[in-house]
Amino acid sequence: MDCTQHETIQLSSEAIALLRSEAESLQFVHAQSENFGIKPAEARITSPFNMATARGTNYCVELANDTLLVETAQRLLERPVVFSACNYILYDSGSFLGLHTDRPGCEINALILLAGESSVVELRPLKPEESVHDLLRLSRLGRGLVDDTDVVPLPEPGAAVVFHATEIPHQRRPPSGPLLLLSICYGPETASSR
Ligand SMILES: O=C(O)CCC(=O)C(=O)O
Ligand SMILES: [Fe+2]
Repeated sequence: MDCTQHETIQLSSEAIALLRSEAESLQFVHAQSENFGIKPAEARITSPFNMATARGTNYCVELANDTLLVETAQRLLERPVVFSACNYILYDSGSFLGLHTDRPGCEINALILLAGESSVVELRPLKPEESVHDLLRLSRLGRGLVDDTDVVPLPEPGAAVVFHATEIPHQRRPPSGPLLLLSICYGPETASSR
């Protein structure tokens, strides 16, 4: 398998200002789960979460088709990609997102810090001797959060990490204050999406 796990990029402050104003115009919906699980067909891990989300619209879709992001996604997936989803995510001090892998269609996820303190994304690739069941067991032991992760910094608004989100389990711990992120998903280009 490709050993490039992720790439970090920086978006312009103009783009961040537009995205923040778009987020302010949207209604966020609280989403919460206590479930742990594995979808056998997909080897997809799910863990509990608690956060608020809103589907992105104009500016997000415009940014999603920006060359920098599309080319980065393509490099990581090693094939042509198409944009599939835009979601703003709002965390506060009680929110978190337990260890999980993303659904098919979000093979590549670009996570962009829009507002809040300097932050990180935690990636937890499967170790060679480990199964998804082993990792789910660890997630349960940690109530959805595991230690020993690869910590990728998001030092300031505009910082983004792009990674293979259906392959690499990832998580977010409760932040110390409000945090606004944007997730842009890309999937492989298929005959029907071309
Ligand atoms: O907030 C994060 O760092 C992760 C968000 C995420 O995993 C997702 O959008 O699928
Ligand atoms: Fe995710």
